[in-house]
Amino acid sequence: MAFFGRSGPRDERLPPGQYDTGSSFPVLTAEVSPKIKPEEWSFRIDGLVDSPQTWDWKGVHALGRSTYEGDIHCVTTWSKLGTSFTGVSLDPLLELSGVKPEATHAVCWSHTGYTTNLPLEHITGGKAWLVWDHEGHPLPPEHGGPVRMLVPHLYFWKSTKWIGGIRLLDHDEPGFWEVRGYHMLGDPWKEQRYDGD
Ligand SMILES: Nc1nc2c(c(=O)[nH]1)N[C@H]1C(S)=C(S)[C@@H](COP(=O)(O)O)O[C@H]1N2
Ligand SMILES: [Mo]
Repeated sequence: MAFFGRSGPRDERLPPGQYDTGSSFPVLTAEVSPKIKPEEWSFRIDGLVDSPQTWDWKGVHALGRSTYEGDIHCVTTWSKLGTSFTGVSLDPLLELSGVKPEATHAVCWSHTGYTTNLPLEHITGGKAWLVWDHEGHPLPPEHGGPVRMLVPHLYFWKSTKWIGGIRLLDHDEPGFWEVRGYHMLGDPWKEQRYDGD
């Protein structure tokens, strides 16, 4: 019997109900795209942590560099296969903040005010990044540059553009799209598009 994993043929890499958008990279933004200069950008971790931390552009670059190579899936049904983003894993930033044991969820917020919620175990263990390059070029402003979140195993609305920070909570709290009926988790392989899926 043939077995195809998520790195197999393109068809096998498409979650249910998704199509391959090829080389295009659609822009989906609810707000007006801000123009944030790298030297003006900052990222904060606070809430249920031992010591709230803020990093600037140089600070996050000093924490390491890794590249995600793989697929992304938007709830509007496009998937982009075999793309790449470079940045830093969220793990060292969370470790430096000292996440308290009672923390179970995170709300990611954008400098624009956009928010989205994630269970803590979905942004730890090498599953989430802050990214500033896309396919070897600086992340364009319309795609969330200078720095966005990347949580590629969930639908792309969970990947906050113009990321400003993460607040750790001891409960789940719906973000911008979640209060408008989107799923609290958003696993594309379980087709968790809307509340109740
Ligand atoms: N700040 C912010 N982040 C956001 C959004 C947004 O409107 N504002 N849209 C989300 C949605 S619905 C998707 S599909 C992706 C789109 O990212 P892209 O425009 O780079 O394709 O960003 C997510 N992050
Ligand atoms: Mo989306």
